[in-house]
Amino acid sequence: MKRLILAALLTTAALPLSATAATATPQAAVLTAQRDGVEVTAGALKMRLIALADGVVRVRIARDGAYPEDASWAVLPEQRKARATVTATADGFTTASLRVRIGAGGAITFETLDGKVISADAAPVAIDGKSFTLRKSLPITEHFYGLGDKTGGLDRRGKEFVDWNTDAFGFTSADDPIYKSIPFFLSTGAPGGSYGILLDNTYRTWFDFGHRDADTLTFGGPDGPIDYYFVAGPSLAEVTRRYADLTGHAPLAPKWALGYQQSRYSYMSADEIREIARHLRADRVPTDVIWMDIDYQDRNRPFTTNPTTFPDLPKLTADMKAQGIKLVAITDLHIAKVETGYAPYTSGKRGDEFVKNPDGTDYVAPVWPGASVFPDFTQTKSRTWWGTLYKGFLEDGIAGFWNDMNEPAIFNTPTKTMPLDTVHRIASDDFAPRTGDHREIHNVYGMQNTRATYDGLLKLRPNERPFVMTRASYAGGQRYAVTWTGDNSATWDHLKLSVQQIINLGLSGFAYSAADVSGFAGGPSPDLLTRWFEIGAFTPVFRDHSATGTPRVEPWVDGPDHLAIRRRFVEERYRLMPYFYALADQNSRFGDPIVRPVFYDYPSAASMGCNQSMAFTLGKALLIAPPPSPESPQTYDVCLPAGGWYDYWTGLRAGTPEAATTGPIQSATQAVPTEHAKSERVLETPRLDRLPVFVRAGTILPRQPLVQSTAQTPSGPLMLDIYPGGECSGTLYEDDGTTLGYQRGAFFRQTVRCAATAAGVTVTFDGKEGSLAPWWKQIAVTLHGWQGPGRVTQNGASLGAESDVSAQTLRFTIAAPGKAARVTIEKN
Ligand code: MIG
Repeated sequence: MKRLILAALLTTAALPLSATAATATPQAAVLTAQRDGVEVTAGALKMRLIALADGVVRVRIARDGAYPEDASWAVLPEQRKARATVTATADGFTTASLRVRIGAGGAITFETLDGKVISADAAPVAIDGKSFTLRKSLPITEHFYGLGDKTGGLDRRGKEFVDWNTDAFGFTSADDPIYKSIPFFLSTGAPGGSYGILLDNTYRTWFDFGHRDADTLTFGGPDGPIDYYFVAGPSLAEVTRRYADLTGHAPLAPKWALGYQQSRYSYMSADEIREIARHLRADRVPTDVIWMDIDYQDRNRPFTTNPTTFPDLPKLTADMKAQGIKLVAITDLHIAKVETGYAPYTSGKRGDEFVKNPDGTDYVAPVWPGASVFPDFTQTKSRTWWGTLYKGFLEDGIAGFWNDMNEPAIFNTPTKTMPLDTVHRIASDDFAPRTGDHREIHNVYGMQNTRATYDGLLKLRPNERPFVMTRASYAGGQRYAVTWTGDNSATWDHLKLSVQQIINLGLSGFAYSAADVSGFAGGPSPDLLTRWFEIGAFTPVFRDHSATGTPRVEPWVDGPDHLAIRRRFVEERYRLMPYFYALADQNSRFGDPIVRPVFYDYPSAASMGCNQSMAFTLGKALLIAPPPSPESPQTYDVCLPAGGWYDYWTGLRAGTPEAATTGPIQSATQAVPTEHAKSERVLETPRLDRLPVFVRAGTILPRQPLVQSTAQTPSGPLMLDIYPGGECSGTLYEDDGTTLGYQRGAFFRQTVRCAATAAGVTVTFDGKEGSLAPWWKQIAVTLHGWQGPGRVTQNGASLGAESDVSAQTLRFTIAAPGKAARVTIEKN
């Protein structure tokens, strides 16, 4: 190994902001080149930088000369193996896309190969006893996202946060911490492009994005591994993809998870659930799921059923199934400490599965069932035991499960959780078998709870996709569960917050997320509930849920006018199901979020100047633009990024297209934008029954005929709306919706493209992937931005087509092409 002493770097300007443990004068860094990176010593500092992939570098810092163990709850073992080609340089190394430089004192700079700084230490790591602080310089151009569903708005800049999973009933839009700890943040605006950092430390950690010192990003913790992953872009999309690779992709959800879900704390009996189902069907509100909150249980004991109010679960699930409705049941992790007649306690006690006090006795504390014990999910064997508890409910026909209270929440204590000295017996993954106290395990406890549930379900039903929803989690938790934002409130402020939380969750690996539609606490005004339905219909998981004792919030509660609007939006979501499902497929393969900030796919949007605090995109194709002050009648501008957009509801060009609405028609596709169409602003006047939605020019959007549940096969053709423009494409995806057959080829995927020609438009279908035949036999195409009649030919044969001049459409139906095909549309 080659050793270099970087004496020259003593003269660099990068002086630490505060003294490191060693000295105020930076020590010369001594570099030892490694096959996968570099080892650095500088005075007392010792660290290793490992290039895991071209754009991913892990930084491991020793404390008292010793590196933390090479283990992780978040980062997959195979991802911790170095795969990049590293070239040693005088002051660090390069990969195919990244230059890493080590300065005086061991300060790290990440740069592009052409020398643009992505992120630079403002000072080398500072270690004080067990606590540590990492400092990076913070150019004024940078903005921060991620950290899961933390409050405080979309952009984290100027704020500080703590990771400590907390049962935060009634949290406000500024409270921190709340339920989850996802110590991963993303930055945009650095000279070298977007990047992300995962601080893989499960202890209570903190992050300061220029709050105390405007020019410095600092983060650290009181204890635990000093171990972080630097993830380069340069685009935000590349950062999220690399992060998904590192921490695992969310598995494809069952299709029904994308349907409308009706919940309330609490539906008190099987009869009440039947009545809710009857009412939803009578009102023709498409629905896939009804949720069973804690009141279905016997004395709040997990894995029991109240024999009086829920006397026959198999009959209830069968009755629901007949109506196309699945049931999801809550299964909290606290196990009632009941010595006789309660199987989960008996078997758990027998197997010694519970978290301990320091004196070796089981830790016992009050939660819903009264005195309870807590599974030690950090032991593989306890997770396995927990998984077996689901056998009965699966046999009864319950489709999915809800892991609540897993921060874990404890009653009657000011900390709302376990004492910090409770003992977890770690026996899992790459961790050395040892005990760890609750300081170390707290933030990862909920995630390991969902892992136990997910793995258990998969073992019990090996060919079915498990559906688990969790409140608490940690980085990588998307591998096991979807999530929701916990006990929000029925206020306009929370509606706005929910959009920002869902966006930041998507950037933090959790593509599938929900916020309680209506707000859990309080009780919404009719207008708020209606608006929440409208926006919820475009979020990944769409669940109406509310607290016991609050006003009811099922869709019908405010009379027929409100119901009509709410139903219309639920219906639109079901029409969009093929698009949602294609996004789910895309997420499982690449890690791309389903809901995104507008600047994710359209970076220029960030500087367009509109108030975009409520705007988001659903995939790349749809831009949803609710009023930024959701309760206000004030008009507002929507910024439409360059490239051209259509109004989703009318199908017409949005903004002020060059289309001759006055002068003579020049060409068939006159209303079609080009790639060079400029960005635009459109003025919106809020109206309760309108949610502005725009479609990117260049989109091929699949939709389906209305169904009342994803369990129904749509009748009629698949609908394909073509919105001509640059990079024109769309994807069709289908599988059986519930099994893992898709992993063995039983799926259908087909890319469709369009291109403008001198005479019109051509639409090409790529060859299909997968062995499944989709439900559609025909495809009803609507070509937008078309003026006057048109002539359609498919592989030479001509087809009938209908034009609508005022809608600027041409419609025709084709036989679904199972293989590559081309359709030509020309002006008559
Ligand atoms: O202490 O199960 O966030 O969604 O309805 C409250 C009852 C426990 C908290 C969850 C909420 C759920 C409620 N739970």
